[in-house]
Amino acid sequence: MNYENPVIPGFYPDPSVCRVGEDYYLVTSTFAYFPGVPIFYSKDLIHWRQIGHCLTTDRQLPLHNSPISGGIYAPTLRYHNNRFYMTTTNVDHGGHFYVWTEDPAGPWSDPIYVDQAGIDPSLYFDDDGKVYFTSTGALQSNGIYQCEIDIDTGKKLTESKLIWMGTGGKFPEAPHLYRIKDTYYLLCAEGGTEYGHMVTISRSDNPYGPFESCPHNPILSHRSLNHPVHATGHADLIEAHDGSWWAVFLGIRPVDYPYQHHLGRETYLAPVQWTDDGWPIIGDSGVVDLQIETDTLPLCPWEVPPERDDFDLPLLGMPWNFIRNIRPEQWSLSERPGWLVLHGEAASMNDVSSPTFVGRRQDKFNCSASACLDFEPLADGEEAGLTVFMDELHHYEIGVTLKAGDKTGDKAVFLRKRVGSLIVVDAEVRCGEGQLVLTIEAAPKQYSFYCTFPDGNKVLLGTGESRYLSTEVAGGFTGVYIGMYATGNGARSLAAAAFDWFEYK
Ligand code: 6LW
Repeated sequence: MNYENPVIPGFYPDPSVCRVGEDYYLVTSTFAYFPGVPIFYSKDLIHWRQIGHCLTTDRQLPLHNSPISGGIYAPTLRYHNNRFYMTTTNVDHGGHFYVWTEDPAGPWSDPIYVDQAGIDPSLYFDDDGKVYFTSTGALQSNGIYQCEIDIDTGKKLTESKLIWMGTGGKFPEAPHLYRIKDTYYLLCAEGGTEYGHMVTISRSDNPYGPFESCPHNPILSHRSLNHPVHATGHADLIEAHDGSWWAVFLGIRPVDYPYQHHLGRETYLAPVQWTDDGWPIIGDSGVVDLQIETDTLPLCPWEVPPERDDFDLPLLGMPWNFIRNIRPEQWSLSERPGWLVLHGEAASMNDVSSPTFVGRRQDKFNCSASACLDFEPLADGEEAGLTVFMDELHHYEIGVTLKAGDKTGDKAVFLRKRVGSLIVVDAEVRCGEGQLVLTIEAAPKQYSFYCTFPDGNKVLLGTGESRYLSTEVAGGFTGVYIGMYATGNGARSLAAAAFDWFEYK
């Protein structure tokens, strides 16, 4: 049977997976986006459907002043005694914590904090009742540390001990401890989450080591390969209910050469084989293709989600996110039924703040996003529209504002691009009152921005390169979002921006 990678395309990095009987659950990291840590459900490890988020309240997810790639780093998902546990790190507010629930769709508990330095925490529930808490020892650490905790309180029961330093790659991280046939295995990532990324493993009779490094390390890496997938690493292992073994991990799909990637780090799946001497091998000796030919679990695909959101429901659907913690007054689905109404803040897409933004990940290279906007700006600086957003310094907007210096008060639709300290307005087309349809068409290397006027005339305002929104240019750990936004650029907007629908195909 054939399946396609990435199994979860778009910015869904650092996957962690757990099984309950014949049901599979998976989480990924979310940095400064809100709500945090989406949770997915699958019957076959290949087709995933989002069922909720683990972090849905400001108490669980304080993100004030977090850089877009700060906040929530890599999570681990585990199941023990009828409870799901998701542990992660808020690198700006409180460090390591975990939340738990009996219903993975939520709600999840308040955070329980654990006082150990570093990132990438993992839990292992041993048969003797001990709970091991394993993580790196610092943000860019040189080793894996571990202690035992009281799972009810998060209190450390033992001192944190250095248990492994990896095989010599930089930043040994993403540790996951497993006990397989009475041997403790410690899976890690090394090399940093870039083109040198890799997965290594070691084992011991004792959860604290000494750990013997696998002679086949790295058991997954695409470093220096001529391959469509790169930066493979940060894995989690799972034994399926039929006894087959699998790994989920992150990878990127660069476009162009030298490489650039803008969709972020995505979630991949590969079969795992065990050698006669008891070591796992991921994929084809550590290489994983976009198309995988292997025996799979019985396939269970989900219905394709609708392309259009009409904003007819009382809650925002699963794909939508805010940036950081926004105030309830910034958006509404009830103020004008059937419309998403945004109230622009003083903050704009340029600010490390909580701009009025509702966006979704761009998860395909070729796609089109359109929205119908009803917005009559009342004061200078008020604007609303669509943004292609990588971070505060790298984003493109097609929006509506009052035409600069225009005494008649006419509005204009514009295309503005920001790349670092360079800001350019490519086009400004005056338009009268009335609803507009704004469209962003994405190709692997380029975005095109269109406006359809009330008379049905569709005009190309200009284009922007995907390269300048890529991780190679912008840095960070996230991928591109496409979103609706509103701002008063320095003052709260008097005029509300109303979106009748948003279509993504
Ligand atoms: C994550 C670390 C990593 O915590 O990148 O790829 C960091 N791996 O393990 C941010 O995702």
